Amino acid sequence: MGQPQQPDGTEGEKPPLRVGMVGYAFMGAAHSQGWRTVGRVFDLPLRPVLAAICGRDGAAVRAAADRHGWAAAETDWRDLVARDDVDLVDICTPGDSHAEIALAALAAGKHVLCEKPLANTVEEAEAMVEAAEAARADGRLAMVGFNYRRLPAIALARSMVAEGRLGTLRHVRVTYLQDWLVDPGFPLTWRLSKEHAGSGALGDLGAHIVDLAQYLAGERLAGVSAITETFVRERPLPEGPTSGLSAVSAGGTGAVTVDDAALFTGRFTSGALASFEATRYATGRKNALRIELNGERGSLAFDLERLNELSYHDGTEPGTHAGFRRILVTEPDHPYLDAWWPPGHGLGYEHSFVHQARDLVHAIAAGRTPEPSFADGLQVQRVLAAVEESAQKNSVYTPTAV
Ligand code: SOE
Repeated sequence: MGQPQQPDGTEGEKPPLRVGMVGYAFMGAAHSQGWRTVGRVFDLPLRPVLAAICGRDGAAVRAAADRHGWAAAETDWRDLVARDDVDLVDICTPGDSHAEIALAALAAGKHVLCEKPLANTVEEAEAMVEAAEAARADGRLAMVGFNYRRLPAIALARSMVAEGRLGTLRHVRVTYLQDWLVDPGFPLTWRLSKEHAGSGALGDLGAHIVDLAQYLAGERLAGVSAITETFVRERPLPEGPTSGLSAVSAGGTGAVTVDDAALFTGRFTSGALASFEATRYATGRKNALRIELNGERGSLAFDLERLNELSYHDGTEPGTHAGFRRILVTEPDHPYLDAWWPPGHGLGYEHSFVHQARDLVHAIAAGRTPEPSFADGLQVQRVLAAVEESAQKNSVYTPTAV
């Protein structure tokens, strides 16, 4: 567990890493939990300090500061970025402000953590990478928040693929299914606006699964072919500002300007094939992210709804007793788990944000570019743009009668 407390309440001689966060809704709460917990669980080279949190609604941001343990609250992100007592800016806002805040924070000499997807467009993401590379020369580092990489079972799967346990990879199959838009009466929140969110299920869920597929495979997608759909094109307007995945309607309707679902196939540089499905209309599926990888020597499967487990089939075992077996990923030798509970006691969704903070603190202390870097985020953005382009070109063939 973390550095022992000194009698004066300080924690040893570790230098602080003073965090300023922009946004306090769902992701802000998740990141707050990460920053608040990380130094109490892991032995870190720096001591994260929750210096200031920012949001436009003064009363709401002060309440969030109290609830999550932030020392100060700001209502303009420019004031947060300008603070001398902030070393790192953590961006948890909708995608339309990522680029502007990240560029300002890097220019002000701060490290940056930015929620996924990195930006709303490839152009914005390119500018962010350029700024991150310039800041790198001054020792400032930038990371994009693909938190699922930090689940112990995913990190274990990555190391098993890298060790060659699957052999030459043939297939990666990924689905990310939610159902919060099934009701056509669900209001038009910012997540349904291209202007604010960039895209719909594609950028929100598709970004995660593109990143995970490439991370686990250890290679990049060379090409994609896609279809997308917006099933409900008009929705009730929401009452007041919206956050998270809930909202109340106020009357009147507006146009949905993003995709509701995106299905695409892809080819990795090695020739392995991938399939992806991202939707907010999978009735009964709340946050179901499933991945399977098949290689010449074996297969791995992961299901976010059973996130302490990994299924592994060793294809080199004799057929008589080969088969998928469950690895319970709760041993102290598994990634991140030496700091947590005894075997079998399991972790949850929120721990991925603690681990994300841990990895970023280590990278900053070592002066090493953290992964996933802004360049990784840009590459995912380019895949998403290719998916949109393919869907728009609509190269779908109509079956002909014979
Ligand atoms: C909403 O669809 C969402 O909260 C995503 O934005 C997150 O990245 C994902 O972790 C859960 O679902």
